[in-house]
Amino acid sequence: MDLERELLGAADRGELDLVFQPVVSLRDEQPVGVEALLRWRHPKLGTVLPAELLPIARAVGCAAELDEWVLEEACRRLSGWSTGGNDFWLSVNVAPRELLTARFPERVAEILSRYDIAPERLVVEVQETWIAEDVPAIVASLAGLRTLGVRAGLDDFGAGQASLAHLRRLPVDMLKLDQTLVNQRSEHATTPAVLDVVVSLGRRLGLEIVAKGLESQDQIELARRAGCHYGQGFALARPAPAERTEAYLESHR
Ligand code: G
Ligand code: G
Ligand code: MN
Ligand code: NA
Repeated sequence: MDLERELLGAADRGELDLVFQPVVSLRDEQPVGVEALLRWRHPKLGTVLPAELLPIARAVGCAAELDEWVLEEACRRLSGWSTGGNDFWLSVNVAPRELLTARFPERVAEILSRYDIAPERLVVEVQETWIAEDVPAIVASLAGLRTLGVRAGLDDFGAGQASLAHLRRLPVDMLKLDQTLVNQRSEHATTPAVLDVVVSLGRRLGLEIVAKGLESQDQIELARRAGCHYGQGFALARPAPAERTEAYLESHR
C-alpha cells in the first residue's frame, strides 16, 4: 500500500483529526490547558498514530504542512470553546524543521489573529531530542514567536544528552519533562533525586514545568512534591476528541 501517497491527500479527504489532552494544575488538578495531538483516521488501517505517521510525512516532505494543519485546526477548535478564561492555553507540537521554514512566526501570528486567539494562549512545543545542529536558526524562530507573545516549550526534556546545553541557548518558557523522570518503572528510570534537580533548575530559571506521562496517583504525588507546576497523563485525563474535550472543560469550570 502506498501510504506515502495517501498521506498527501489525507487532509483534503478529511481523514486528519485531532485529539486533545488536558494539562492540569498540580495544586488543584483543574485544567489549565490542552495539548493537541494528531491522528490519521485511515479508512482501512484505522487510526495511524504520530509515531508512524510523522516519519512518512518527513519522507514525503509534508511534515511542515501537517504541523500547520494541526495549528490551524487546533486554533479553530479552541476558538469555539468557552474555556474559563484567557489564561487557558493550547499547545501544539512542532517539528524543528517546521520551525525553520521561512516566516514561521508570521504564519503563526496570522492564524492566531484569524481565530482571535491571544498569542499568550499558544504554546509551541519543540521536542528537544530532535534538535540537531541548526540551533541558531531554531533560536531565531523561537525568539520571533516570543516577540509575538507565544510561549515555547521544550518537550521530552531530560531525555537527551544535550538538555543543559539546549536550556542555556534556547529561549523557552516551559519544560515538559520526559516521562522517564517520573515513571520509575521504566527501563530508563532515574531516581527521584534526578527529578528534583531538574525541577529545581527549571524553577530557578523561572520556567513553567509540566510533568507528563503521569499514570498513577503515586506519580502525580512525586511530580507535585518535586515542585512541578502542572501535570499531564492518563491518571489525570486521557486524550479525547474535540467534542468530549469541550464537555470535560465545561464540567471543570
Ligand atoms: O499523539 P501521541 O499520543 O501518539 O503522540 C506521540 C508523539 O507524537 C508525541 O511525542 C508528540 O510530540 C508527537 N506529535 C503528536 N502530534 C503531533 C503533531 O501534530 N506534530 C508533530 N510534529 N508531532 C506530534
Ligand atoms: O508531545 P508528547 O510526547 O508530550 O505527546 C504526548 C504523548 O504521550 C501522546 O502520545 C499521548 O498519547 C501520550 N500520553 C499521554 N499521557 C500518557 C501517559 O500517562 N502515559 C503514556 N505512556 N503516554 C501518555
Ligand atoms: Mn508534546
Ligand atoms: Na514528545
